[in-house]
Amino acid sequence: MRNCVLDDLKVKHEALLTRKNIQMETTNGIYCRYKYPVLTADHAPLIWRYDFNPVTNRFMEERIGVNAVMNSGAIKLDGKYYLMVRVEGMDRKSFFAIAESDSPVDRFRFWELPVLMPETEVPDTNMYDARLTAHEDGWIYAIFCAERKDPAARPGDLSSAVAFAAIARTKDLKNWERLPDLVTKSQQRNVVLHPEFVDGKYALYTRPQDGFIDAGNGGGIGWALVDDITHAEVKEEKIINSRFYHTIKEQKNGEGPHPIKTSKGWLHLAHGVRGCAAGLRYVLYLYVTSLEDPTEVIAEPAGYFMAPVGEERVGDVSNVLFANGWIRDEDKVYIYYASCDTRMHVAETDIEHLLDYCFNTPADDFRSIKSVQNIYKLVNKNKAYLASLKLSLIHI
Ligand code: M1P
Repeated sequence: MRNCVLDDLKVKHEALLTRKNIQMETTNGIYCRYKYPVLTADHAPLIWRYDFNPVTNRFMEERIGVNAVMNSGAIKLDGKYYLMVRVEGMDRKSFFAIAESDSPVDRFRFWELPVLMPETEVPDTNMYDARLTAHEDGWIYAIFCAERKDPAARPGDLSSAVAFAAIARTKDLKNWERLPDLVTKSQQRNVVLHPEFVDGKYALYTRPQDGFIDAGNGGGIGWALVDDITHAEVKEEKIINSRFYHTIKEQKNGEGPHPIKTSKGWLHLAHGVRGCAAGLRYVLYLYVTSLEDPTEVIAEPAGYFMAPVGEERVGDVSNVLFANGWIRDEDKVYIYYASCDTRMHVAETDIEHLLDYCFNTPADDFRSIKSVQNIYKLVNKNKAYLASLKLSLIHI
């Protein structure tokens, strides 16, 4: 067996990190994917993984393996693009690491060290899926899932877990202050901080869930106002984006990154989950809430906005797209999404296209006949348009 030498590893690693990405043709007029993942497990720094000393590593074996990089928060600061990446080691423990680039679509490079996120007095077994919010109070917050073994698990049950919404804040993505976990009646994952105060309070998108996996009676994406973020407690929770039978979010849904403020409303990216013979299928969808009342949904196209295609379908947890980061860059929007809990991708679009999609795509009417009627409406509209130009269907 031929062992790699450090120089070989470095050359290959650098080639990966400096690879230019290629914009693909749009398939729907709404967004363009980029060809290459922006981050993979192979992007993890060699210095995290190898002992460079030939005396203590004579075969240049990898010592600490990275299994996957996925569900990343995203933010642009001082002209640079940052992803707060969920890195999952081969030991199944997830942690955060910051990757930085001058470009929104390629050449992301991890900082030398991952984030040493402080714990509360209750240790976290696992931490993942940070949503970053630059709040108008001047802090950058990360709200993420802190997972711990269920203290009520029966002896021998080594799988039951509980999910908490953990809160940390920073000014520079380097030094983190951990605040107490969100106090709520139910378990929580996918909790996101709204960027503005609402009625003088911090506003949270929540995702109440009965169990660690099942949303159960948790009806969908919730909304709660919190007086003090340093001792955050959900006293009242209102479901603002519900789950429905026979939709892409029948089983679960969850807010993605915090919504983007536009002239027409708060633009939201979320994930929806349904069960099928292959297991759970995770897709992304959009909805818009009112600027006057951010709990009121004013537009929600039927179905999914993005679903896994091609190699995105293959990975540790198949059939999953998950996004908890996007960056508005002037009017452009970069959507950072993970496929199959394995790697990170980017898609590019802009506010105008997203709003056009949200306000002009028919909403879900929950019955096949209604879906067919929507097609009839569109065909009739097209025919009327063609007739006005004295053209018929054979001309297109
Ligand atoms: O495996 C798919 C996703 O499952 C969970 O998401 P949710 O809480 O909505 O079911 C999370 O563990 C997420 O990290 C993961 O990508």
